[in-house]
Amino acid sequence: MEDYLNKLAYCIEKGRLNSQSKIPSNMLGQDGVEELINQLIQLNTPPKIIIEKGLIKGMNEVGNKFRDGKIFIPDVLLSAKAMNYAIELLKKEFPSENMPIKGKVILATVEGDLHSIGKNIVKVILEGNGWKVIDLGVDVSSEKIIVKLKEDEIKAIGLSALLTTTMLNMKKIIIDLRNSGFNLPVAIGGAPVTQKFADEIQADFYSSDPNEFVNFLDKLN
Ligand code: B12
Repeated sequence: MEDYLNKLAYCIEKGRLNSQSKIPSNMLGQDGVEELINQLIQLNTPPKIIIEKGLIKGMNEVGNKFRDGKIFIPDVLLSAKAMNYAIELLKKEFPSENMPIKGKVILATVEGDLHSIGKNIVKVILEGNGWKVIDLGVDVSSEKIIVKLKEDEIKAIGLSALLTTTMLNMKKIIIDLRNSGFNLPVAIGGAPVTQKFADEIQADFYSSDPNEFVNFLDKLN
């Protein structure tokens, strides 16, 4: 299993979707994300392990190489594509169908920020645990969230940010929500976010682990 997870991390890093993929050229015909995920599922590997030890491990490697100037934006985009492909494949492993809905949660990446992968992972885990997710996408303003709150019954909001500049927009969203009379819980997350920051901006919850977010939401019911 360890071997498949390492190969999966490598395919995420290289953006290799499946055995038909043309990239990287030295891996022609070899397994890609799709085959490796199927093999891991057949070995009864829990989706949580596939996400943490395969997908996120690969993406962390991408992050390190990007930071060190060893790879560039086009490479990162290929990895991001492979990551979202993997998340789609894993969706069916979470028993969300026929499960009673516990409530609705808005998820959004904040204004100015285009990073979607972390939010998409949170979404799959929430849905797999019975929460219906209203995914507002990336680059989301407080106005857009408020429009949705007015038309639907929402139990909580989860905000994601990956840039030290855009995480400041989380504070703006919380202030705008409170000023508009919405006092529902707001959770925040994303690589640069910390508990200290969450306390500063009076967010109701922070965790780097989406499963902890599920525990928090379950306590609301
Ligand atoms: C992929 C990526 C991109 C892709 C995004 C593609 C996509 N569709 O998402 C692209 C190429 C578009 C991109 C663009 C940019 N990026 Co970028 N990117 C990354 C990279 C390599 C990986 C991010 C990622 O997906 N991580 C994996 C996910 C799973 O992790 P995560 O989001 O943290 O989510 C986990 C937890 O945090 C948590 N979580 C996340 N959200 C939430 C929400 C809640 C409520 C909860 C409870 C939990 C939770 O759950 C997740 C699962 O465990 C990081 C490097 C890194 N180390 O993070 C740089 C990084 C974030 N990017 C960076 C930069 C600078 C940029 C650009 C400015 C580059 C440029 N010069 O144009 C642009 C900005 C564009 C914009 N306006 O947003 C910097 C940020 C530096 C900083 N301190 O602000 C980083 C850190 C790279 C670096 N070392 O320099 N990027």
